[in-house]
Amino acid sequence: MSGNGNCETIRRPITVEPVRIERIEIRLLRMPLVEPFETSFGKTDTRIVFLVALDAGGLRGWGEVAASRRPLYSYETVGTARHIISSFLAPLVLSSPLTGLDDLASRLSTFKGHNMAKAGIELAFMHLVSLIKGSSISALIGGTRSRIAVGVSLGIQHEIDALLERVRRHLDLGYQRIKLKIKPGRDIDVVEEVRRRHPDILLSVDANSAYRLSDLDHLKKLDEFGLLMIEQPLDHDDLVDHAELQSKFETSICLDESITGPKRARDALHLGSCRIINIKVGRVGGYSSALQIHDLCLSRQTPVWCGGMLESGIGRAHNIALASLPGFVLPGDTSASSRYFAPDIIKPGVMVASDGTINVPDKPGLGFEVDLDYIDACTEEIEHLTAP
Ligand code: OSB
Ligand code: MG
Repeated sequence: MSGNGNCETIRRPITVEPVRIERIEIRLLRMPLVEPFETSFGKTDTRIVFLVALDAGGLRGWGEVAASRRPLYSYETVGTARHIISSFLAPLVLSSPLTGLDDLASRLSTFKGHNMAKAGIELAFMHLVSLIKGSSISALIGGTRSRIAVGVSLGIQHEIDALLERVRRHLDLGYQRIKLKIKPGRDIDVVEEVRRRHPDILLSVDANSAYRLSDLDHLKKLDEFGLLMIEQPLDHDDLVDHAELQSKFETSICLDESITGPKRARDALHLGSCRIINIKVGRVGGYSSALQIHDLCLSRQTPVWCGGMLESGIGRAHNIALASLPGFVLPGDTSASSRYFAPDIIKPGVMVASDGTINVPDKPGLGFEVDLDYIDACTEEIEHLTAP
């Protein structure tokens, strides 16, 4: 066996008695955020929540497609994901009974890219399998934690006092790590001020690819603040420039956008592009890829953590299951439902305890009740796909 870690594990495949998917439901919901969220690529005040449900034998699995309306974080959008699912992915899922996650992932790999679309289906499938097999999603994937540690990602604020107030408030709520979104013009001074007020907290920054390698001298000032990590400073699909940057930084670089699958993760570790990886099921194409990246990083002792895409409670419940894996050693971006939506589409919403942790459900299913009445109330479009 390869790898220099001593904790390499052999993953057992996630299988199920062949299950015929009778119908796929696609829903687009309009849900206003509790407050606008601004990153270096733009501002969001309303999410189009894209849900995918798989129906089989009277059971229903729910998944979420993390895409946004506009291709700002990645090339995928709500529109492209809908097209890819209904024209290409759904027929692969409806054609014959599925025997497990590997079967599903190998069918979906017929088509290139479109990871968020694929992830929506994989998430729904894993929820369905968890109902069929009567175990929690966390147990199915090999989760080892009963509680996960979480932080919060704070959007760009135009007044420093507004940011300081949010930092204070979330620390008081127990969040274990504060992540600040940065962009040119809203970076060094902001981080310096937050660090001055909170010398000892776990603090990180996320640039969402707002800088170039030529900004090295400017970015280097970030190395003075004892940050936990600097997330995705350079281009969304870059590995080589990040490796150059990492070699000149004390602070760990964490890659988000650049890690689109297991091979990219391997390449990034090989090149030294980062020392930490943010795993998002949407970005990497679902559980199958996320588990592979997790296992790779665990075997290399590379810390990972679970990122977020302002998901509804359904995507959030999946993130909680994922973050229960042993390699998720850093607090993730899975914050409480109330930070995003009031109310959420699950009951009760995701709660963060005063020690900055979230309970990992151990019952079959998502571990939260799906509020179909509220989903109906928010639904703008619904489409059903069945085998021809
Ligand atoms: O880069 O991690 C990111 C939100 C939308 C798109 C990209 C990112 C984010 C966040 C917020 O940082 C994560 C969350 O709270 O869900
Ligand atoms: Mg990020």
